[in-house]
Amino acid sequence: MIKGKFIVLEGIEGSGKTLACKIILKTLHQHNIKNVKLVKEPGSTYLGEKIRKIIKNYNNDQDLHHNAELLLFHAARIQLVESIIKPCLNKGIWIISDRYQLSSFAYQGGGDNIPSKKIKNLKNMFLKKINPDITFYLDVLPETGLKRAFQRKKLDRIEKKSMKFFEKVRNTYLSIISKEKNIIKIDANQKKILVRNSIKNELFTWLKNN
Ligand code: Z5A
Repeated sequence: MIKGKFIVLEGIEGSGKTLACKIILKTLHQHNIKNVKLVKEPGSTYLGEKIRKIIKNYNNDQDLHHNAELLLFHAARIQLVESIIKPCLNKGIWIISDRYQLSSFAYQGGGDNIPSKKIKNLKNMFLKKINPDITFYLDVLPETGLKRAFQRKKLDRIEKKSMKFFEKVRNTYLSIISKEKNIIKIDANQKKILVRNSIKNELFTWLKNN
């Protein structure tokens, strides 16, 4: 039986997920929830870190096929779920994950036009039972998010994609969250302090009711 809670952060590049993970961790600690593990997708396992490097730095005459990329993200996710997320939740350890399945629907589905049915099939085949208890979607305009990311570091293969790609990704996120329960939208265009307050308030309300 699942005993821990599973919290997920989603959003496009530069939306502030890394910062949000830290805010959530600190807020949980303040509520005396001390048994919490932070993970990141793709990554956080031996296989996941290898896949992360392949996907982010892929540079070859043969393009990385969209379907191959979708499967690589899923291989990393399945490894993370089976080796870390499931065992932790079963022991009562809470998980905060920087990205999860919604990223595949937004990036591979919305951005790369892979039919969502294919992504749903993968989810149903391998990840059916592990669903987030709550997802925070950090909504930022693509130009704002990419400007932040650009100021911070050299852009990787995905970050170099066109503004149109990120607009499609954001629109897919917005369309999905308008239909789904258990997803809280945060306006991440605001100053950091306002984003921090929104996350803390929303989390506080959710903790009270769950
Ligand atoms: N991907 C996919 O396509 N399909 C999938 O299924 C999965 C992932 C799981 C992972 O790369 C890539 O994989 C990602 C999606 C794709 N590619 N893209 N684009 P990653 O892990 O390197 O990238 P990321 O997940 O987007 O993380 P990130 O680069 O670290 O972004 P972030 O965590 O959202 O942002 P941040 O690091 O917290 O903040 C970025 C900068 O902005 C930083 O300097 C902050 O200080 C600043 N910041 C944050 N918030 C604010 C506000 N409110 N105001 C001003 N400045 C701010």
